[in-house]
Amino acid sequence: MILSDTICAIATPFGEGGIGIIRISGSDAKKIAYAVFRPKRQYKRFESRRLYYGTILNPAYNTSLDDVLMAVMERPKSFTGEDVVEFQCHGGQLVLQRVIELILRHGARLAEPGEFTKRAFLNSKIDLAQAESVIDLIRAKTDLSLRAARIQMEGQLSQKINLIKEDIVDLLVHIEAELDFSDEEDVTGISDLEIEKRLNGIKNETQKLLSTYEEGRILKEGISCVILGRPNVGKSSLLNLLLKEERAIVTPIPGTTRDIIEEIVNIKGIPLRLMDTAGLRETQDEVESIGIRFTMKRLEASQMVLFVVDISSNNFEEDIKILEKIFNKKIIVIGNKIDIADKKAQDSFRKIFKRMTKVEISALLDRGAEELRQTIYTEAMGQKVYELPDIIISNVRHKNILEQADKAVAKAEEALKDRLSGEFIAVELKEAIERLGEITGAITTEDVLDRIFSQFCIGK
Ligand SMILES: Nc1nc2c(ncn2[C@@H]2O[C@H](COP(=O)(O)OP(=O)(O)OP(=O)(O)O)[C@@H](O)[C@H]2O)c(=O)[nH]1
Ligand SMILES: [Mg+2]
Repeated sequence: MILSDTICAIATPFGEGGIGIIRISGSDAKKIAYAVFRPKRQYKRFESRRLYYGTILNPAYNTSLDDVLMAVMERPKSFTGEDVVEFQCHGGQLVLQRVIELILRHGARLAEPGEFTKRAFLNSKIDLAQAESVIDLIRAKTDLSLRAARIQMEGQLSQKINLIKEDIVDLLVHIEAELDFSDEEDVTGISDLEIEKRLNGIKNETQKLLSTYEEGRILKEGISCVILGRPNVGKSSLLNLLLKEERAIVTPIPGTTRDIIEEIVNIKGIPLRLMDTAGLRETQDEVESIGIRFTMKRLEASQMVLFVVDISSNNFEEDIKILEKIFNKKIIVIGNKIDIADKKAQDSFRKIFKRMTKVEISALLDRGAEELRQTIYTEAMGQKVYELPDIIISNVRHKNILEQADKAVAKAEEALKDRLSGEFIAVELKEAIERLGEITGAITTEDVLDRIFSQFCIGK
């Protein structure tokens, strides 16, 4: 399928850079590119997948706009499956803008977000799950999430889905053959026991994939985590410790932090969105109380709380009052200032927070940081700290589809148990096959495609 119009976009991020890349794709890509490009040397023709050095000419003024490298990737061996031309220009915003305008004047139109990738999908260069992984790859914040995106991009998730689908198709064929030809002698029937066994196998596979979703989502999107506690307990020091830099202001004056400071830290592969906040207390200070309001709002939207207490204070009444107000969050109690806490204080800390997940650290002397990282990881991943499987689903669209397919298979099992006619089983199996096809895009609607590709950046 070749879409008729030719699209172009600046493919590198907005701002200044060493180089900036402009991408053109479509049936007129070569024609347009050759109209604006003048090579430094004469060539009989431009070959596919070679670099050519030259200038971009502005015919209106007969001046050159920029020195560039041009690469032509002829269809079908290109990212989109269409003729693609890329110009590597200097990375100035104005230069790139002028070159794009020139290309537009020659008949291309500006690409919509994700349109290059969408064309790659429509031209069967990649399937839908692979296309979705492009955005995961671009946004990956840690090596682990990068790996998960790469595996999906290589098509391993799609292969897995197709295998499950084939299993269902095979079972369906047997059941339908039985329905159509059950009175003919040479059709070897399939026993109920065999059907049950196969349905079970299929359900195992879908559920195994579904069980990776929670971790997959955390790997991809990260987890948002608020550092909470009374003033002066060492919240900002903790942020700096985990970041390994002096990011937040630390002073002995209670009420130092007012604005929320947000940073992403890599905790063993999990992107942790960490927020340092204003210490919680009754205060007359107007600015500080606004800060406390901000804190409470962020707390609501977060999944995890690092609750910092000062062990050396040996008085945790106020801390517990705050702690009692936190619901539905993963909480880690952090006993800070262990370096100046005496034995008695330490014991009472351990006793009072006995039932909580807790870590003792010294943010000042960089003690306990590794244990804290491990605890955050375990807490985020919900105790399931095994080697993550290679194929992980992290996309809510995939999860919903798998759940629907899983439900259809469960209904087929029920029909079998209730000794209903094979037709009832067949209907559910067809439903499951159709749903699974939506993951790889064997079946799609324009609506679904729009929703997926509109999340991309322009030029991708
Ligand atoms: N001895 C010791 N002092 C610490 C430790 N961590 C922090 N401090 C000191 O405690 C004081 C307060 O630290 P901050 O990190 O600013 O505390 P905070 O909780 O962010 O305070 P507010 O922003 O005012 O709520 C500073 O003087 C730190 O140097 C620690 O582990 N041991
Ligand atoms: Mg602070």
